[in-house]
Amino acid sequence: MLYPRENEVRTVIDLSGVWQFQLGDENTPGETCGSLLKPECIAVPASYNDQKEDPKYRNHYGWAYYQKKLTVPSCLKGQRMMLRFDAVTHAAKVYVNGKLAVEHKGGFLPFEVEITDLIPAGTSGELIVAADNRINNGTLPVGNEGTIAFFGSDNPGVPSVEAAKLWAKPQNIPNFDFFNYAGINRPVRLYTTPKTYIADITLVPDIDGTDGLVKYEITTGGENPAEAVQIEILEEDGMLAASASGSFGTVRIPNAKLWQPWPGTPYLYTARITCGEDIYEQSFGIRTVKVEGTRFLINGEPFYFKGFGKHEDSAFHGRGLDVCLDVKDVNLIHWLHANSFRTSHYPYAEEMYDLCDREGIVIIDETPAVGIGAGEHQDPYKTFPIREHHEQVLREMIDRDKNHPCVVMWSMGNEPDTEHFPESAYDYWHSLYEYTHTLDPQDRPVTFVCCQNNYERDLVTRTMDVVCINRYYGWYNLSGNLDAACYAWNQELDFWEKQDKPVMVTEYGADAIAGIHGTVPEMFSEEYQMEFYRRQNAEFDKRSFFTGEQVWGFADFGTVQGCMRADGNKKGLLTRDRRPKLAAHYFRNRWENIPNFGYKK
Ligand code: E8X
Repeated sequence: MLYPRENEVRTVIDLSGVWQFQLGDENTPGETCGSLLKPECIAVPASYNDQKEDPKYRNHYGWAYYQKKLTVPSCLKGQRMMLRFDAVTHAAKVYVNGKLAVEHKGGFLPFEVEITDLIPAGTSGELIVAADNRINNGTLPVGNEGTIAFFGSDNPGVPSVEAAKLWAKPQNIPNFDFFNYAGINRPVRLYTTPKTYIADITLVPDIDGTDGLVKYEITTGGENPAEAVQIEILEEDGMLAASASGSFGTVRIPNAKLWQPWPGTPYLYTARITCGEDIYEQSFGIRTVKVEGTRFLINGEPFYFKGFGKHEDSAFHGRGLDVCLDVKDVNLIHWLHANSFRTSHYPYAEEMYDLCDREGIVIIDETPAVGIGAGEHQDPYKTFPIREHHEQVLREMIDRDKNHPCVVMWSMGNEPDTEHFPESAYDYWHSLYEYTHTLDPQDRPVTFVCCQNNYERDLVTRTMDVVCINRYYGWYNLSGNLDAACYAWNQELDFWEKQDKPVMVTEYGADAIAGIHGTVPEMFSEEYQMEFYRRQNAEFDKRSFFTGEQVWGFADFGTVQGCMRADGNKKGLLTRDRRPKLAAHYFRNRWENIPNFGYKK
C-alpha cells in the first residue's frame, strides 16, 4: 500500500489534532455506537492510556470511541477520495455517518477506505472510529484476555484465578513485555488521487557490474486502468538517470550509486511514475541483500549488525507517532556508532523507515507475532487460532515495506515456543518461512527471533536464513555471575558453530536503573550492565560465524506493572527520556571501532 504523499496532483489532509473520545467496554459491540454521549478531548495520533489522570484509561479493557467531524473541501470535486489509517491498535471499526465503512484487525499496519461517495466534496460527515485493545490467543500480539494477573499464584494461601474473579474484575493481560498502549496510534489522513490512479509500485533493485538494474511493476486502478504508464528514475539532484514506459519492465542505471549503510552513503533514487493524470514519486535504493554460508551480505560485502531492539514508546504519547522522537533516536543511533535495529515487536510507523532509508540505518522488520506460547501443557500451534491472521500481517507488512532499502530482513515474530512442542513449532514456522519468501519481490532473508531455550530440542530456529537468538545468561539465569554466563555462551556457540549459518544475538541485556552505581558491579547497577556487555562481547568476538550484536534494548520502556519491573523495563542503554547510561558510552566506544563490513574474516 502506497504512503499518502502530496504532489502536483494528489492532496493530503492530515486529521491530527484533538478529537472527541469516550471509553466503551469489553462488551460493547462496535456496531452500537451512534454519536458519543459524553465526549472528552483526546490527542490523535497517540495512545489514549497516559493522556488522562485516571487508572480507567491506563487499564482500559475493550472498545474506545473516537469522533470527528470531517469536511471535504469542494475544490476536491472530481477526485477519488481515500481515508487512510496508519495504525489503530489493535482492531478498528470505522463508521461514516453511522454506517460501518471499513474494519481492520491488527494494530500496527495501515488500512484505507474510499469515501468519494460517502462524504462528497463540498459536504461534511461524522466519523467515528472504534478501537479495540483486547488481546487473546487469536490476536497478534497474543494476550490473556479475561484472566487476572496472578504473580506468585503457587504461594500457599493465594486463591485460584477462578476464586479471585469473585472479588476482582478480569483483566486484559499481555503475554508480552511492553505496555498494551492502544487507540489511534498513527496519523489519519484524507488523500486524493485522480479517477484513474497508481495503486501500487514494486521495485526490485540489483547490481550488474557498475550498473544498477531496477525491475519494476506498477498496478493501476480506477476509471481507465489501461492508461499508459511511464517511469523515470531521478537522481538526488532531480536529474534524469533513466526512463521506460509500460507497467512492468527493467530499467538500467549506468554507473549507479549504491545505497550503503551509514557512515557509507545511503544514496536514494526516486522513481517518478505517471499514469494518465496521476503521479507518484517513490524513493528507493540500489542495494542487494543475500545470505551466503555464515555471512550476511549487503552489496556483496559481509555486514556486521551493531544495534538494538527498540520500541515505539515515550512518555504521554505511549506508542503514538512522535516524529521528533524518531529523529532524535536516529541521531542517537549515529552517536552510538550503531548501524541497525529490529522493529521489536511490531512494524513501526512508516515515517521511521523513510528516515532510516535517508540516514542509512539497517532494519530487521518484525511482525506483531509475540507471545505465542502457553507453557509446557498447551501446544499453541494446535490451540491458538492465529495462523490466518499471522499470514495477513506478513502480507500487509511486506506489501507496505517492500520498497525500503533500509529493510534487509523479515522477522516473522519474537520468542515463540519452540522448545515444548518442537515438531509443531517446526511445522508452523517453517511453512510460514516458505510463505514469507513467496511474498517478498526482493526475496530478502527471513527469520524469527528465538527465545532463550533448549537449543538442542528446538528444531526450527536452525532452519532460518539467519539464526537470531535472544539470550539472558547473567540476568534471568546465572543471575549476577558473568563467569558462568560466558561459559554458557561458549557451550551454546559451540553448538551453533556446527550449523553453518550466520548467527546473531538479537537480545541480551541487564536492567540498570540510571543513577545506581557501585565499585563492585552488581545487578541493577550501571556498572553491572556495562560489565555484562563487555564480558559477553569478548566471547562473540572470538567467533567468526557470529554476525551481529543487537542489545536489549535501545531505551527503557513502559511495561505492565509487576514485581520484576520498577517503573517499566530498565534494560535500555538510554533512559526513557534518552539520557545515556554507562553502557551507552561503552558501546559508543566499541562500535566506533567495529566497521560495518569485513569485521569477521
Ligand atoms: C525482557 C525481554 C522483553 O522485554 C522482550 O520483549 C522479549 C525478553 C526476555 C525474555 N525478551 O524481559 O527484558 C526472557 C527469557 C528468559 C530466559
